[in-house]
Amino acid sequence: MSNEVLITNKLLQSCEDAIDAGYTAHRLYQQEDPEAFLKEVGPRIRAIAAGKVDAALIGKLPKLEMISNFGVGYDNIDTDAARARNIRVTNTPSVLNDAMAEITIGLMVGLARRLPQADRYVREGKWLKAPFPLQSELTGKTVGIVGLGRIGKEIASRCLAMKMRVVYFGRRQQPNTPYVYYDKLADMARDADWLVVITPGGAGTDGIVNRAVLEALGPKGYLVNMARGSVVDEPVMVDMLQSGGIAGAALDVFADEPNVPEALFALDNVLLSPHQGSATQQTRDAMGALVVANLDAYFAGEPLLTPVV
Ligand code: 8YV
Repeated sequence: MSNEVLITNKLLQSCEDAIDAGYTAHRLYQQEDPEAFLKEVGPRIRAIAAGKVDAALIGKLPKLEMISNFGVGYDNIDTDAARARNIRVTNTPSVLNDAMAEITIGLMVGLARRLPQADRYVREGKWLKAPFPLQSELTGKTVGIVGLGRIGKEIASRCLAMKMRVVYFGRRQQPNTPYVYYDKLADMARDADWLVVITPGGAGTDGIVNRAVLEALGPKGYLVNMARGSVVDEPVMVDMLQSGGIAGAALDVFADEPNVPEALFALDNVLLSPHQGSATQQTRDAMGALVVANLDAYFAGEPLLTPVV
């Protein structure tokens, strides 16, 4: 029998097909009684493909050796619990950088030029009565990038193409980057017109975009969150969007997805997006292929392609 792999969440069909072709796959997400199912197959599982993996699940899989995560962010995996059992963990970096950067610019333009409102304006026949009001633009503005990693750098270069000035905040200054570095997030927010959040989620960044940072961004500043809802203090952000404490926000991620704070639905200065940064066919195919390539490398005894643990 081939190696047994647990698929925790529904994956892309092409990815599930590739796992089926090389492994005996067990689908946790299809089970009506997951506990009984895990009791039966748990002792045989050697790898997990997919999403949320907590310490409790790891505890039910005594032969687990490897977790191949679908996603570059792995805050959904309890890496401490994995490390404690010498379980390897991989993610899917790099292949989604361009899709992420592309939609970030799209959301920024959409928010600045109010594209959803402009579309409604035409459909509702309002253009026949009066021109659409003048909007702001990105050109000449300063964008502060929170987290100049692989995706952050792709966003930065596209912001340069929009003739923006790019600065960044991160844990440390990076060598060989042409952008001004801030070691204090609030200082950068004060100097920026746009704050683009693209830092990993997890304990290290929980709530770092807090009231002080949003106040520094101020009534003319725009927030864009492409990272994780946890990075921003969501209730404070909602409050400041309602009161005009910040000018607006484009949000692809939320604290309790797919639940979005209802207060945001009433706000005209917010552009909402359903966590779709990497959600193009070509990028998701590439992510799925990397999930499988990491599994294959592990079971072939070869070095993992993109290990994080
Ligand atoms: C998700 C993401 O993985 O890669 C990440 O970290 O946030 C996304 O690409 C995707 O939503 C998984 O379904």
